[in-house]
Amino acid sequence: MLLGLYSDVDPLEIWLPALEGVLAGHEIVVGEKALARAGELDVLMTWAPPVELLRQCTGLKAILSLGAGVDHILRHGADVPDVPIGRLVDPVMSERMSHYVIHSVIHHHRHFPSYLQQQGKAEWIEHRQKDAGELTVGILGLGALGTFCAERLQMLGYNVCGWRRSLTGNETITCYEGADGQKTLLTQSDFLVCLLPLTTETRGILGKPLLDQLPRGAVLINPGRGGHLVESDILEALDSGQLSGATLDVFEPEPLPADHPFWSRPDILLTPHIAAQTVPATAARVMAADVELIANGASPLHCVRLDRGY
Ligand code: OXD
Repeated sequence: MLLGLYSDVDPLEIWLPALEGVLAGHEIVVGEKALARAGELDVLMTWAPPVELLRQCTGLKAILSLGAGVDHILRHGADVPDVPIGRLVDPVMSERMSHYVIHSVIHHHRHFPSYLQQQGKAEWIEHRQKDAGELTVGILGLGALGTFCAERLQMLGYNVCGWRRSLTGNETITCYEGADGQKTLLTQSDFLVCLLPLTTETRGILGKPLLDQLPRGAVLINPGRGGHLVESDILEALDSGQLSGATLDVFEPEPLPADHPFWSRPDILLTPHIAAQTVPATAARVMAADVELIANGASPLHCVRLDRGY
């Protein structure tokens, strides 16, 4: 098959050898060459493809995302070819995400924002700390990433619960569903972690109506998507003390503009979309398995369901 590899942000010089190593027997064209041969491509492996590329991919069998999310593809709406779209589910990314979330929870739980400020002023002041078992972490979105984070946090002694749009029956931690379930989770979450996909339903979910349901002084951790945030509501919640802190990894647009108010706030820990960087060496193996499925006329393993938008 002819495979196209296209991304303006991913290091394709690392991706290409990783993919070539596991996809012998298929031809891979990269970047501008993928654009030039778009009409011949069988599979497009991509992050944030330009709409012109999608429009020219007239013979595609499938699209594979180079990241966990697929909103960067689906945002093109009717211009997205009507073929199966595979999400990247790589256990290495789940582990990376769990490290990010655990670090964020401990950062705020153990008062590191205060200690960092104190260090700048040579101030020796102890802050009282709660035990992990006195605190609850609520996770919105219990897919592969959310479940892995939840299990790890539980092992560290935190109370953990999750919310997903509908229960599967295979949840390994306390899990709620639906609007009532979301309220139950929010009212007990000292830390709220958002790992939802970005869909028309979840855009702007992290706004005042949701934030007001959290216990006063809760912490927000968002490695989900920038489109989940209502930025003015986050700032207002921090100013009023409804939120005592936040860790934010994703923004709209990215990069976050240099004059954005988030940058200068000591109560926000801000990172540049690195919570679960893709690892080409392991992701390539996951994608190679999908390419073999597609070559045999099947769909990628973790296929997007367009009816739910992820
Ligand atoms: C993502 C990723 O989907 O980094 O955000 O993989």
